[in-house]
Amino acid sequence: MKNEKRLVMALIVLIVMFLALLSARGGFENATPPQTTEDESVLEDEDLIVVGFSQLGSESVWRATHTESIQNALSKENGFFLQYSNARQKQENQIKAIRGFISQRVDYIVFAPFMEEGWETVLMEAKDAGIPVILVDRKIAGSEDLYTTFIGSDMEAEGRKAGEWLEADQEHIDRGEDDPLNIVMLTGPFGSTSQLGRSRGFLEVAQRHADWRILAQESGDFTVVKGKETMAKLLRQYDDIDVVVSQNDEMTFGAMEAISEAGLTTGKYGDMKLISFDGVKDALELVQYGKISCEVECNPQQGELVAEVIRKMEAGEKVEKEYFVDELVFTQANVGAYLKDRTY
Ligand code: GYE
Repeated sequence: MKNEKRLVMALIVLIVMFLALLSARGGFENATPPQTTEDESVLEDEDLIVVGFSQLGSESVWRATHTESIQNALSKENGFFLQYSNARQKQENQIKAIRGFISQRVDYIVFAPFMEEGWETVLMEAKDAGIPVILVDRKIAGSEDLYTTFIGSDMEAEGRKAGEWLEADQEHIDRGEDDPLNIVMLTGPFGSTSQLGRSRGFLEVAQRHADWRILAQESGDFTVVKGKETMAKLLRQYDDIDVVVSQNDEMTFGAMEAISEAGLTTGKYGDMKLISFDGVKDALELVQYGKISCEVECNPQQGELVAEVIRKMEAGEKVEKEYFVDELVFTQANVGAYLKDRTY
């Protein structure tokens, strides 16, 4: 009898211990292992560098490549948490996006300004909030105190390269002895760094040549449609265009459609020569075929440099005020060597 009692007591003790253990783990339904992965990822997220990226739009292959480059470099695997916003060519959208980043208290703002003017107020707000601003691709007018650093292209140098190529090539352009060299310029949106810089650089070279005549400078908004429309209009206006300087590849593709619809051709033995900017794969192929005579490269692969500069800032190191990416000039003579590696 005594033994039985002991056994029952032992059993009761065991059952009570078992229940106590269960309740300590949160009951039957939570008897599965606790969700450590979620807790860990919250911890990891806290370690990530939070970056708000305001892109100006998605008008070109160049732009898509630029966006991708920054998204790839500022990935979670690389230690970043990226908030991406596309302004669709509207400055007010960019201002809204930046204000959003400020109210979220991001660690850094990376931003490709659509235009140079009009950022003082919002960038003062970022400064007051103590958030460093990194400009990419294009610059802003006004005080350099409004941003920490710029990463992108030297647009003026690009414009000069276009002018210098024409300087070297002009003797091959067929024209009457006293005829001027007639040039039309398809530009990016007026007031953007790419338009301002490329125009300034090219016109600086043009000024050295009394016989170069700039017939028109018209914006084709960096798009195929507007490039075509603008070129068609210029072809109706002027019947002796020797050179088209088109400030991006999309406008060049559009212009080529307009030129061929007008029954005209481009290239060495064509009616006019084309100088284009960016150097996307489709354009480099046209350089190889001889349809585009000169491509001034604009390098959209800026993400790695952005990540590197942010890491420096995180380490408390001093950074430069501007970083320029490397860029080349392509003609039929050298393009073959680069075409196979072009991914965009
Ligand atoms: O050339 C064009 C893009 O700002 C460099 O913008 C950039 C320009 C680029 O839409 O294709």
